[in-house]
Amino acid sequence: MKAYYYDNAPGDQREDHDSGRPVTESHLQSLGVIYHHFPSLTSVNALASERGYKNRDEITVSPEKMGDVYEEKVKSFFSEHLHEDEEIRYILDGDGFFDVRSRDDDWIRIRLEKNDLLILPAGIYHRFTTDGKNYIKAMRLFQDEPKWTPLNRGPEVDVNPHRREYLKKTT
Ligand code: KMT
Ligand code: NI
Repeated sequence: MKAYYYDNAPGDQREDHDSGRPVTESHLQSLGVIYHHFPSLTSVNALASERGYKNRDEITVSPEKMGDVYEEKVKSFFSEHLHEDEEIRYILDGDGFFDVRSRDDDWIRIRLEKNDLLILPAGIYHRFTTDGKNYIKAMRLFQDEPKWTPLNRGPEVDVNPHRREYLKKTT
């Protein structure tokens, strides 16, 4: 895992976009974002049951797996959104970037690789992209139904109760 402010430079979202300004794990924690490195599934399972997770699936995001819809998918994962439930991602192979909004609404880029696990709290604005290698395999864990509806950022979502609750907890 490596976290830093996104440089906001134009260019492909899959490039590193490292501004050179690092972000610490405790800064991430203050935003409700929790990181673990779990070399074995045993720890993932323990965390999941502690937090009451009931469902999971696996997704491979790559041109090989997704074919023609790959580029489209990568674009849609990269539109800024939130969820009403917390989201856990455990990287099984490959790597990718989760971008989360800082308190000042800047993007913080979190680079995840194999065996990294990330918990994103409900209500945080975020987005995802593969990197230049165009390959990631991840386990997605769901507290309830294996559905997670992305709510794209906009005036209505800004006042969503889960968004308000998140802001109350982190400011
Ligand atoms: C998300 O939340 O955007 C995703 O689940 C992307 C695929 S998981 C690597
Ligand atoms: Ni998401």
